[in-house]
Amino acid sequence: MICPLALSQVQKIDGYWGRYLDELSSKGILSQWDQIVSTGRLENFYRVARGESGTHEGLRFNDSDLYKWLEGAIYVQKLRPNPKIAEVIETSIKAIEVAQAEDGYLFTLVQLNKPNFKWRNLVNMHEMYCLGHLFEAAVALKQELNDDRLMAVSIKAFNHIASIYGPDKKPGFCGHPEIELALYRMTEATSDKRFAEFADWMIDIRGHRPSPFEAEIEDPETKDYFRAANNLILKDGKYDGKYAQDDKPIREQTVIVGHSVRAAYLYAAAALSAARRNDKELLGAIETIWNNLTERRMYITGGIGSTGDNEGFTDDYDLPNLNAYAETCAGIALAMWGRRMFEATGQSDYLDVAERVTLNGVLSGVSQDTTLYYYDNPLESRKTHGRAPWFLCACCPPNVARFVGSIVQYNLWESDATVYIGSPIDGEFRLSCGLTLKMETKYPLDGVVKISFTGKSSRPVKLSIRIPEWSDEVNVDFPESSEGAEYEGGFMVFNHHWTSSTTLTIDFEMNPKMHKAHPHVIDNVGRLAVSYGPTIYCSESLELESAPQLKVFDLAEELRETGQKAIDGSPVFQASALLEPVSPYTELYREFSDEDPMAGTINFIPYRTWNAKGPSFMQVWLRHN
Ligand code: FUB
Ligand code: ZN
Repeated sequence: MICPLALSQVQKIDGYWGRYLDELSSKGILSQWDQIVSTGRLENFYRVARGESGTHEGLRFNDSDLYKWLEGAIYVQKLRPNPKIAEVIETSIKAIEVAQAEDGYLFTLVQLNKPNFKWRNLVNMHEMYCLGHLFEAAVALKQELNDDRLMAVSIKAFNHIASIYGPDKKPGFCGHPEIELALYRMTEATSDKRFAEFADWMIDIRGHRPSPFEAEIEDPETKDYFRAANNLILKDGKYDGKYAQDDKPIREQTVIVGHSVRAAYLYAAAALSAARRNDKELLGAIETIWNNLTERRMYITGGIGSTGDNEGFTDDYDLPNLNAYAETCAGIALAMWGRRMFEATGQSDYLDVAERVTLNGVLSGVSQDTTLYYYDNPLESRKTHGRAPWFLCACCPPNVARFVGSIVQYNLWESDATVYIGSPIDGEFRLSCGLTLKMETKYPLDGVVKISFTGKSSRPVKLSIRIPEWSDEVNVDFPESSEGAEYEGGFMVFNHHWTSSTTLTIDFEMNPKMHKAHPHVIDNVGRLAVSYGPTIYCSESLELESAPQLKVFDLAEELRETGQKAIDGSPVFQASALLEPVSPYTELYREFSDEDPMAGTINFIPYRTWNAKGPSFMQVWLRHN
């Protein structure tokens, strides 16, 4: 079994990710908390405790924001303790405890406003989705802060669910998958198999007919309330199941459809399910869906879900830049799915995708100081897009917090015999064999990582380091050993007796590269995108006069480093460009005659850092000559 390192195994994280943790601890977590309080999200729990009626504030799934925030706050508190965060974690735990009903039910919208709607509309209501996020916060609290209070609330809530739904009771699963992932984590944290078995059951019954959702949608008492939500689900007035990945059993699905966050959470859980049951058929199906996504429906940034209409997928190669939805949560969900696919298969290409989306389509969703967020992550902007501290539907900010807070779990794993490094993280990590692994690196700013160890190993361990898909040249300096590495599943595998004197330096050489898209991605015909190592670049300007949209990438000269640094320390690149002449023209239209373009330059910065100075003109895909 390949298992991620626990946060308790982290001795320290510095470097690129350390800076994000510092910012989250000193600013991001607390600014999100202020939003949770000022928007009534916390108060809803107190209102339930006070026995109020009709006073719920906000969207029906707002409870999930508190839970997700709490999970993120716990990780950040574990790695970067801050007494103010400790205080608000405590406040939120108490608020959750007092809101739970006697029977275990917990969902403030129904408790306050719609008691008759309890468990009446799984497809839209989000009761299980919210509880899933509670369960994940409970696992975090138990595992990282050794506190069982929310696990007690979660087990009570689960027992309540299992008293209504189950193999010998009603069929039931949530329209928004999430609880499945959470249940596997509950089993991992408690060793109680009931949770994982329940998740397996929900995964297996999804997509069969009749779907429990068909009757719910027709419920005359709830129909009006869910009219807008039903419009997303119904196609020509009929339920086709695609929006919520309920169109066919997962084992028969081949194409990624519907809402992107729902899809990626579901398949991440399905990967866990396939691994624990050694279910090759299920794994094969999600591999096929994964291939459809990554070969035809994913942006170069790793963003997924190209339209806001269904917050999800459309058709193969339909990847518009300006209106790209590519929700930050969908990027996070894809990283989760990639991680779980790697854990199930040991193959590094899933981590290539996880790295792509993490460093591009997810980190673009958060400002460097972690207080401002994007919901959607377009690949072009015409000064129309800015990050915001919070949203009415605020799923993304707390998701970023829990993702960045647990970044180690997306990059470091152990099995009995092997330690796996997905992408290097600067820091020190206690391994279960007794060794402490130290990585010194600026990754992803450059590709060099120096690895050393302290302590003694109780058993031989191999060190497996992913060879990133983008790397053409890997230089290894291993003075203590003349033996080369073996290669397995896309990893370099070093078999060595590691001691305190071992050093291993690896340099994944990074060079700027240019990329073309498949010609069926119509938006990108005649255009190029630039990358450096795992980082996708863009060009940006605050002024229309120098907007990348007015420039044509001149391929006559190579991309060159400017010597300047982007806001996150990455190198800035420059290319020669031909500029559309603006002056002296004043007419809206003119008759065309031969006009010489002006010679100029285009600068490239990491896509994840764009919009640091406010709304701008930006493009990832630039026209070329
Ligand atoms: O439905 C809950 C969350 O809100 C989804 O995951 C996001 O896409 C947004 O719709
Ligand atoms: Zn979101």
